[in-house]
Amino acid sequence: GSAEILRQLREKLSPSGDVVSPRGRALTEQVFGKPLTPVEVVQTICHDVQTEGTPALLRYLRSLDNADLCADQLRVPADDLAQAHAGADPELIGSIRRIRDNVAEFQTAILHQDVTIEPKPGVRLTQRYVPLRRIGVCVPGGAAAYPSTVLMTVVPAQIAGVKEIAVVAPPTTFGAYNTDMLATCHELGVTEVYRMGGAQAVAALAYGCDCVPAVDKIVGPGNLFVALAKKLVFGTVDIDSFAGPSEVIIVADATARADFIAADLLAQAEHSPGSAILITWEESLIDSVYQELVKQVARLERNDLTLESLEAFGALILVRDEQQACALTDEFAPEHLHIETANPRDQIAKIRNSGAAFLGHHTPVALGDYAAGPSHVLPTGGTCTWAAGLSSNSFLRSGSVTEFDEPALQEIAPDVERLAEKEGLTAHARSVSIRR
Ligand code: HSO
Ligand code: ZN
Repeated sequence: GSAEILRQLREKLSPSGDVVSPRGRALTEQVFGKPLTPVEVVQTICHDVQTEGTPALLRYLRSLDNADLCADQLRVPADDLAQAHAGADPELIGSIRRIRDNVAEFQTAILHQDVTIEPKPGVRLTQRYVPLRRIGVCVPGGAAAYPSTVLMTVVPAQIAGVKEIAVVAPPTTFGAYNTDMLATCHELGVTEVYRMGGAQAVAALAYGCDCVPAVDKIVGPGNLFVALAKKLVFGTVDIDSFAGPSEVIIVADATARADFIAADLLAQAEHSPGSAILITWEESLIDSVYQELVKQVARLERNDLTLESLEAFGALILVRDEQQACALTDEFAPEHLHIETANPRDQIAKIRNSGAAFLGHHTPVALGDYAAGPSHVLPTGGTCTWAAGLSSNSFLRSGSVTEFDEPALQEIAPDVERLAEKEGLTAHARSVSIRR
């Protein structure tokens, strides 16, 4: 039945769950002296960092990240940032500049503007947007280096007008010691970069300590522990949506090329874990895409991990027709949706749910991952039914401004007084009637 297919596919689309590797479990036991669930681990870490500050942060960096740092080594020195930039491949710097311009152009165009209306003479109502003062960006550094994540978080924040940006990356060669990542920070004018990752970094950003002043919002992807920590500190600070393991649904028709689709599925599986699902009503595609997958995966650099991910979290699904493909896609609510059909706008009009959609045979998801303009920090695991991807607007907070003159007050006063009386709040009523 379709309910069972949906359940199985949802499982494939959410490779994170709360599964922790045997190595992770052993480490937890060693550090905490007893087996703890991921939620308990994160609660303990956040509590310790909040109450003890820097010493707890350093302790967890040592025990969980194997990094023996002292307090004044947490922040990456300005010289290191400048050196990383000076030593970077000039072509990379060129790409970073062009991508920054693309991202800036799109994020500027979509930025909310203050709205003022004058519904009646003497009444002025405004919704204004104020940039957050200080934010924290988590850049992952476990499985791969992500200079692209610096671009896709920092540039939208800068466009919104955020003045203080603190980047945290785990103390690893793919993280805070990655010169491409550091060069990207320098190119974008980010001067505050910290060697810290995991739940302890999230806690430090949220509560602040002597080494890191607290922020107003924490954004950026991360592993299960980072995601759980963000959830825990929400309320003390704001957070973005939950960006877990990457996922894609590809919807394709007879005009699609099997080799393109296979390449797109593999690009997602490469995130490892990353789930990659094809939905099509063109029967021959199932076979041809499968053949292409077998052929192409052998040629990839990360082929072991990619193959593992594809076996665990990949699927080729044959549906009855276009209608069923759209309905099924909507039900899954994937992070990325790529429509490889003759008229992709027809299908996108029938699908509400996707974190980001890519239309046509010439728009691989990788364009969005790296360069197009919308941020690649997107809601995963079906959360795009209520959450939005990161954008410049994620770094604004709105507030209202109300202004009445005397005649306008006179006109609205009876309604205010009546409701206030009904609520038994006579002081409210009086604050209006005293002005009449
Ligand atoms: N697909 C990831 C973003 C990414 N891909 C970064 C490559 N580098 C989440 O949208
Ligand atoms: Zn990607």
